[in-house]
Amino acid sequence: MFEITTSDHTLNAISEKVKNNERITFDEGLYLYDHAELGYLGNLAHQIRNRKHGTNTYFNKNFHLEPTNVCIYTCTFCSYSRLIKKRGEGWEYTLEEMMNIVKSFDEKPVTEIHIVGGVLPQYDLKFYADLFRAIKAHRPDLHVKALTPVEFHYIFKKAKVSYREGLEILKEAGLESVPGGGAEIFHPEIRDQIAGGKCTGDEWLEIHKIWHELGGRSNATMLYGHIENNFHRIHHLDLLRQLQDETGGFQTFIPLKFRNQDNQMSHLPETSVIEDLRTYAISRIYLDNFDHIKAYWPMISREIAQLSLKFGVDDIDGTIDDTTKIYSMAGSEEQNPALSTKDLVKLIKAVGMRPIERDTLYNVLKDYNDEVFADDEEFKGYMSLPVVG
Ligand code: V47
Ligand code: SF4
Repeated sequence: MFEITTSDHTLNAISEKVKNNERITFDEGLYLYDHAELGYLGNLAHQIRNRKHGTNTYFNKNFHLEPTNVCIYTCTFCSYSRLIKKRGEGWEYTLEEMMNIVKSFDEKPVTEIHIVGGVLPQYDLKFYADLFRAIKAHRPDLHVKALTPVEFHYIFKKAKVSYREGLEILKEAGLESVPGGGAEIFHPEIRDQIAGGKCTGDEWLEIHKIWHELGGRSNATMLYGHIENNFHRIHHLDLLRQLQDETGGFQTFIPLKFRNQDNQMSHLPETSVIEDLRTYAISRIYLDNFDHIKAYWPMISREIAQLSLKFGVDDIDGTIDDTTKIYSMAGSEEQNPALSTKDLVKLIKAVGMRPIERDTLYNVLKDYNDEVFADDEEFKGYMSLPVVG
């Protein structure tokens, strides 16, 4: 089952390493990006996925809260940043408005709230601490996954507290985990051009490191397919792998395909599906110390997310509603994404995988493999669609 041989000695050596559960080097990672065919990568990545999870495929039920879609930063890939010039066209929710959105989910079986949005001065440390407290007071069982180093860096500086002090304050207020956004591409050669002004790659990593030291778990992303090259991608994966060796605090890695609608990089073509699947597979092979690789299906389409389950991916995030608008601003594949639990379970089972509902920390909540759905049991699920950070 594990025999992959080619006439390329380097590729043969890499498959031998993967077979023996050994780590590949930076140069080997780069070699894969530069030379390996999709079939070869898929085979290796799928072996690793199988070894770690068998056929288990995870999803969760969450909803997304975006305080604002206006932002002081001007990341060239982001469709939010253009709105700062015409601020009136965006939204800026008050704490009360945000709590009303939270309350609208009261009767729904969601386990997580994912909060991320643009950066604006009024959303400061006190605002977020008050918001987290209010959410936990209202619904203690809802897991608060919120903000990214982009917001942390900005609000902690403004409040004149260190990263550690700020994170402690937010943790005490109810912050339970940190999503993967704001990572983009760490290498300054690229980051300075696409995300100048916001936290650096080193600062992003430092904040996650401190959060892990405080006992927290977090995710990581990489925004690929714009002006970066294969070296920048492996450099990004390598920094994540190094930090994970130190802390073990990352749960999931999520490759994010750059979508080119309505932003300052709209002139760039998007990557092909082959390149997307190659990126999932290489991420699975390179990040040997990450438990999970997640495909964010609203951005890549449900069909490609389904295919990705054979290319190293073991998590497809979740069911969805349309509480967030930002995905369509960036040109996602799914213009009206809605996937009920039943649809999601069918999608996973159709490729021979086992659908497992998880909570944020990957505790198993329900195994859906033998679930029989009556029509009246079907519900439209809920999940986040953050495209900012
Ligand atoms: O940091 C912004 C990206 C990220 C575009 O942790 C874009 O569970 C593609 O991090 N094309 C935020 N991507 C989303 C995010 C996320 C998503 C799902 C789950 C989790 C998690 C985290 O979205 C930003 C940025 O890298 N993004 N604009 C765009 N045009
Ligand atoms: Fe602001 Fe985040 Fe968009 Fe950058 S990616 S402009 S920080 S919302």
